Amino acid sequence: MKRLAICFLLVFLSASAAYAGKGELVVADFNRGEAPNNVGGDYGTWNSSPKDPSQGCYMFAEPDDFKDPKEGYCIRLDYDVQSQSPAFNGFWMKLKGVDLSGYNVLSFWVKGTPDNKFTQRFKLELKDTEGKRAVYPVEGITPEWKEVRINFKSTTSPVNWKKMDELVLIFDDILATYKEGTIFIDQISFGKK
Ligand SMILES: [Ca+2]
Repeated sequence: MKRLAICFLLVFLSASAAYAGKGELVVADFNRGEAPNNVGGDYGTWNSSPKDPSQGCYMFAEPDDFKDPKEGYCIRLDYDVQSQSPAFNGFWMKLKGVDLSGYNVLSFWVKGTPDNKFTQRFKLELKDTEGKRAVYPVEGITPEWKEVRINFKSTTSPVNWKKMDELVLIFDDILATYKEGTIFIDQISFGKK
């Protein structure tokens, strides 16, 4: 009985950490500066052609200047889709089977660099545990932090929102407005409109 009570407490504590705001599920605030994310999922970068040194995406934890007081880290993605060959790459993050059926807004914060050397566009993908996916264009990125809110259930893709596997960010040579640059990401969460 005592063991059960301890288990219950642990579940309650981890749930309250993930559900930070009212009705909001924060899946990644990156504040620890390393994986896992707030729902226990790993994250990293991926490359379509690992053998091509002229393209790639690399991830770094950067001190968080997104909130005041500063309280941790965000993610910096240095991407390069400038290549003789087709090039696409990006960032992936496991969602550990979270149930998104009660949410309809995917929110995250994004910025580029002050020198404007970054793409103003990329794509985001949400994938369920059966591999069904929905893709969303993200546009209008600026050198300043900006919240992007996506009404993610507006898709016609038959995604099973009750069991989500992964969130993927995609840079590609066709969509990118700048082919080699840096994008910062923070505070990925799901909420209600
Ligand atoms: Ca953060």
